[in-house]
Amino acid sequence: MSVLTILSADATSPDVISPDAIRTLFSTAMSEMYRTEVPAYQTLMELVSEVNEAVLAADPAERRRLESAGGLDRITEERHGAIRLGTANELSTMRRLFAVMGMQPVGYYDLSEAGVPVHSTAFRPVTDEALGRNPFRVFTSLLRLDLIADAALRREAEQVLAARSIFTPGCLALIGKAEAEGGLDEGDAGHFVAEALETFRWHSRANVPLDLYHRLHDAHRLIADVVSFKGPHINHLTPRTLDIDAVQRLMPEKGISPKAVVEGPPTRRCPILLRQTSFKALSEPVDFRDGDVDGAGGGWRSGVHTARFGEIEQRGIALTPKGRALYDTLLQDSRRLVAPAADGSNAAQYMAALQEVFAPFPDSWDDIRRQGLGYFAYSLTEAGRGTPPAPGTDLETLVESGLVRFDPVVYEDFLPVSAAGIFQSNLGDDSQQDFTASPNQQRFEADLGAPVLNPFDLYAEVERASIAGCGAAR
Ligand code: OOG
Ligand code: NI
Repeated sequence: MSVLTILSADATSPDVISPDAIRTLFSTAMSEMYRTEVPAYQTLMELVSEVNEAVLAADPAERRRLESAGGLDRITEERHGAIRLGTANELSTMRRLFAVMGMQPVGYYDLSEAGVPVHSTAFRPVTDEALGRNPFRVFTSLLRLDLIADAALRREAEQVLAARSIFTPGCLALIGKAEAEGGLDEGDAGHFVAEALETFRWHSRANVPLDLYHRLHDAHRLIADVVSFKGPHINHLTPRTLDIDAVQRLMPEKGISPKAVVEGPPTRRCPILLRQTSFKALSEPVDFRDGDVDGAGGGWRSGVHTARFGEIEQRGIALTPKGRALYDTLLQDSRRLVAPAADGSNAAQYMAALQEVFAPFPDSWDDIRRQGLGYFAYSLTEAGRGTPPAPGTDLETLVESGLVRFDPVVYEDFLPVSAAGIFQSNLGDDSQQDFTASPNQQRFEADLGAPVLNPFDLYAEVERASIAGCGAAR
């Protein structure tokens, strides 16, 4: 049985509601919470929605296309968020929590190479229908204390992490119930979302004394962010924009400070993969324990912590391994030519280099398709539906004769170099630190308690099923 069949297996109890519906309740609740907690994020959302409106007003064809794809009213909704976890146990429980909402771990991202001591996956819906209903996903990183050189500090951090529990008892009970009964009914789903939300909430009181915070911070700002708090506060949410260059340009006018450059591929006619940018994380007041870790000593001391920001994304076509290899090479070449400085001083040169170096990447859907660089979904045209092709007819013949059309499959995952850029821009401009690249997917999967799904397999399956649906053969 394929992964997709397992995931779409029928729910066992008649009252059980769809995991997609629980995910929608959850992403809506997260959005409300984050807008209230981070006012600059509310401003970003307003800007994104103005820009999206302007794009749609100027491009009626795009409006019609989006309308027919459904969900025009939800264009600006959040597409992803991110959290950072401290222990294997937190990661495996998080996997079970997200499973209640139909989100599976897809992909493995090693960020050690980019100077960030974490490795990550994305919990996301995996079927076309589920993505269509609600595409919300969570980029989830696990701290790698094994990359910290100072053994004493590492032990201290481990002790603090071992003593915290980031899930409410109610949340754990409902995860167990969902697993035992094949899902949750509507009432339980509401409770589950309310309980789960507690895990992602911001805590303005730290879990550690100020001096330990400073020592963790000196080892790496990210370690302080993970270890010092009661839970893995959501550190950003990311709505979808129809024109990322416009939002990047307009952010300063709204009083928010964008990161230096847009991550990912350059602006193109045929968008590929994922483009992202963010506003820089804000310094927020935090109270630290005055005494030791156990709170002995009583009082609180005020300090600040920088963690939370807002991001935007624009998605293009999912690339095949061949297309992805070409993307990786061109990206590396661009960055060799101009390495983007964190302070933005060479942003224009970097964007120009990117544009130039990417020129060899074909920029028409048909070229991308013919060269096997991207995944496409094939469907019968009106003519094709009128005269259904004989089963097994050659796909190319059907495309040429206008009986079958092709549309790009949207990339639903993340990009390690881009993710590192988002992390870095939010860790401060001077915090570049080197670790030796040490991907360890096996360790990550052992901690997760399950293998991660391979994103290429998922896209290839969408393409294969669409070809079969046309009665065509390749
Ligand atoms: C995650 C950064 C990565 C993205 O969109 O690539 C990310 C983090 O800062 O925790 O969210
Ligand atoms: Ni993100």
